[in-house]
Amino acid sequence: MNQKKYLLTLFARNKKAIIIGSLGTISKDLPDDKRVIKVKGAMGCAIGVGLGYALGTKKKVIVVIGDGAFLMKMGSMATILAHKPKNLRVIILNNDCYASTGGQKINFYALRALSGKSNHRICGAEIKRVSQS
Ligand SMILES: Cc1ncc(C[n+]2csc(CCOP(=O)(O)OP(=O)(O)O)c2C)c(N)n1
Ligand SMILES: [Mg+2]
Repeated sequence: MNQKKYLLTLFARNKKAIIIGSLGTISKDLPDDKRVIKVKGAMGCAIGVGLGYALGTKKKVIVVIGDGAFLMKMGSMATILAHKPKNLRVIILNNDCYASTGGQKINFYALRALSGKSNHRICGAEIKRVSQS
């Protein structure tokens, strides 16, 4: 699915949620809005920011992170699994590359292979396949 279309639909369907967006294409594709927080620059830190928000609010919190940024800070998922906040979702947008910096290939596919036949979840995070075009 087209990433921008997916993000706009996610935003529209979760009217009360706080959306934490990762850097690069995701920050560009998300709308500017008071319930959208864009974690620009700090690659992978959207996961930790989302955990902090989820622990401090009763609102639903949705982290949207690229596969490259997820790989950089996937250790944060251990902290999330330790706290298990029920109001937190982490969604990985999987395009198998660093689209924001020129499309360099990454090895997320090797991690995705561990998630079994369904290919939908890894370490408690949801995986959504996207394309930029
Ligand atoms: C520590 C660090 N290394 C490198 C960068 C440069 N950088 C910015 S965005 C990006 C790629 C992000 O890839 P991904 O999370 O998969 O998102 P996509 O661009 O594919 O949407 C990189 C390498 C950075 N911001 N911080
Ligand atoms: Mg990517």
